[in-house]
Amino acid sequence: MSSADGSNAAKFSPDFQSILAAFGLAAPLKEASELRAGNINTTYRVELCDGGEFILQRINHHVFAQPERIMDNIERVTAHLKTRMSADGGDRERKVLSFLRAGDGMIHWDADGEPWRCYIFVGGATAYNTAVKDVHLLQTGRAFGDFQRCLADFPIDTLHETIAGFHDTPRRYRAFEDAAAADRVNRRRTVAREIEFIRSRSELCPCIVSQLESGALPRRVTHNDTKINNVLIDDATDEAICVIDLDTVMPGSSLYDFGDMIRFGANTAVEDEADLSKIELDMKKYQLFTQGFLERAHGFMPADELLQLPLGVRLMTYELVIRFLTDYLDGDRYFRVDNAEHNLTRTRAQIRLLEDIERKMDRMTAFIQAKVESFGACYPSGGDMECGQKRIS
Ligand code: GN1
Ligand code: MG
Repeated sequence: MSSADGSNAAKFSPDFQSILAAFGLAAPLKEASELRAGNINTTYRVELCDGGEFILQRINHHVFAQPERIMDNIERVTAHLKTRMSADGGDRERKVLSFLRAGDGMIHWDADGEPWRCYIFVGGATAYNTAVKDVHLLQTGRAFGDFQRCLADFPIDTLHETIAGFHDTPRRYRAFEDAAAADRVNRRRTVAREIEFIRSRSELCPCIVSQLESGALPRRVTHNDTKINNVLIDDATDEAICVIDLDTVMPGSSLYDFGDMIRFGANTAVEDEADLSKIELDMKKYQLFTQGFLERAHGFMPADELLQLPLGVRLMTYELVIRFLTDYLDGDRYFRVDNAEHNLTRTRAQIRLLEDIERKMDRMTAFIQAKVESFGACYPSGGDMECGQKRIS
């Protein structure tokens, strides 16, 4: 593993004991292991000799320049979610992330210029990179639909924009053109076809931001990183219990969350699959995710918003093509990479996926259309459902 900005260098050996002490945890450390799921932050699961289990995470401050802002968002969003979760009588502590405060009252702690935070580990649950059972897909769809529902009345304008223009696709496109023009590491000549692919679809870029600006699509509190491995699935019941990785919670569009969930989770292969023949959009997986999402989103999201969800799938995949190739052209300064070609492998995999998504747009929309029609016969929209309530089977 390597990273050009050095912020996630594997050789970094944290002083766990003193970081734990900063969060008021005095028991000796029994074991610490790195969890390698994310591309940005560095995450460890730690176990203490008194049996306590925690997640310690070093926030990548090259990406999140103001950690206090993400922690402020997270503090208020988790508090809001906890009040909503109490309605269904479940275990709120397992359903919403809980963090520890450092001695100075802050919810992150600076150790040698590196910001750290500490979450209570949620036991008996798994974050799957790939669904093992069909029910995991349905449950993940429900979890992200619930996330939207539970935050529908959150005061959206109080949220910090933790990464400026995160899903501002036209801005991502300009950054790509700048990187291609600068050609810092002399890679442009090797990616002429990929550059051409991105340029051939440039008219896609404003399709969501322009609708948010005009009011055609509502602004919503969005998670913005809706990978299946950002939902914890209960080992005993296979139910989704907790949405994690709240760093990019910001104002956005439901199309972003739905789109990225499908882009990542309904791919027949992994995000960085090198064998392109393995990559397509699995319509069965799509239907399970979508069923779950619509169960929870229908009733407060209007039909015209739901019918645009496949546009989010297309745009999120296109945006990742742009972002991965931009980083490749920049010399791998943003995403964690395992080898020099990693960002190019990711780019090519996402291009292949996008081509298949484009072939399946009509089928994706038809599935939603049919669901919306059948749900519409069951109950009127009006947003009166509690989080976690199952009104549609
Ligand atoms: C990053 O690190 P991780 O897996 O949570 C990235 C997402 C990308 C994703 C692609 C803050 O997420 O936007 O979709 O990699 N997060 C940030 O794998 O840029
Ligand atoms: Mg993330």
